[in-house]
Amino acid sequence: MRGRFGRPYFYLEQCETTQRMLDPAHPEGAVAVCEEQTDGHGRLGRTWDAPAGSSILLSVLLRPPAERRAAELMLVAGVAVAVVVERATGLAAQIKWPNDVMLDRRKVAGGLAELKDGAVVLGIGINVNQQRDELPAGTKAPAASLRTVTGRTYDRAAILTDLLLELELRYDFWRERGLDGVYDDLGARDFLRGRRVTVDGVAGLAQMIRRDGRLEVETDSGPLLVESGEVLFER
Ligand code: BT5
Repeated sequence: MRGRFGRPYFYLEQCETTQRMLDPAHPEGAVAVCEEQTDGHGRLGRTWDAPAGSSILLSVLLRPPAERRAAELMLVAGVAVAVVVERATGLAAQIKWPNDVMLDRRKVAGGLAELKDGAVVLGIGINVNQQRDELPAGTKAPAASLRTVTGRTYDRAAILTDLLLELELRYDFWRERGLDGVYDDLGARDFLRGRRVTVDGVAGLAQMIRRDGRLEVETDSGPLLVESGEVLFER
């Protein structure tokens, strides 16, 4: 590891969740990784499932400046994950607002930002070497791994170190300039743009991720600017 992120670096074979391996006493950039989570979670009390040794499960402790909205961090992380997935696979990846990374219209990664005593614990899960029958079934967004999409297996350590550098770079841009600092790479990978979506029961046509991080959806009763929430899309 060559950058600031990953110092210190905590690694366990098994943990409840990497999110609880970090606490605000650690310096910014502290990273926790494990091979298997017994209590891996997504947003809104949902679970994150991955068989031992198959994927990348990590958390990073961050202390963003007070003027930056923590919710934007998900998008910043999305850009870093998408870029790293593209470098590994040679395929184009998209960011599904607010926190998923898609490859071949399937979810290959998810992110989570939790506040802990003024710090943010950013959690990222990337499906790397799972086979088809090792992915969760019946999810709202169909799940995939880099392996199921490309037919190859990957060195997870190489992807992880690439991700920590890319995340640090994108995070620093965001610290300095806000979402403008990553917007070109975000807007170009906007998965929902032009898709029919339902946001908290309201149907419409997704327009774009705006420069302020909100999702703009055109509905029968006019434009809707979504701050946070769950977006279902039609395939
Ligand atoms: C997320 O939540 O997508 C955020 C996932 C963050 C996971 C990382 S792993 C390291 C760190 N430690 C943790 O405990 N969490 C973080 P959300 O948007 O709420 O999506 C959760 C939903 O995705 C679930 O309800 C399932 O339907 C689906 N899901 C679960 N496991 C999945 C997987 N491996 N791949 C794709 N979809 C999955």
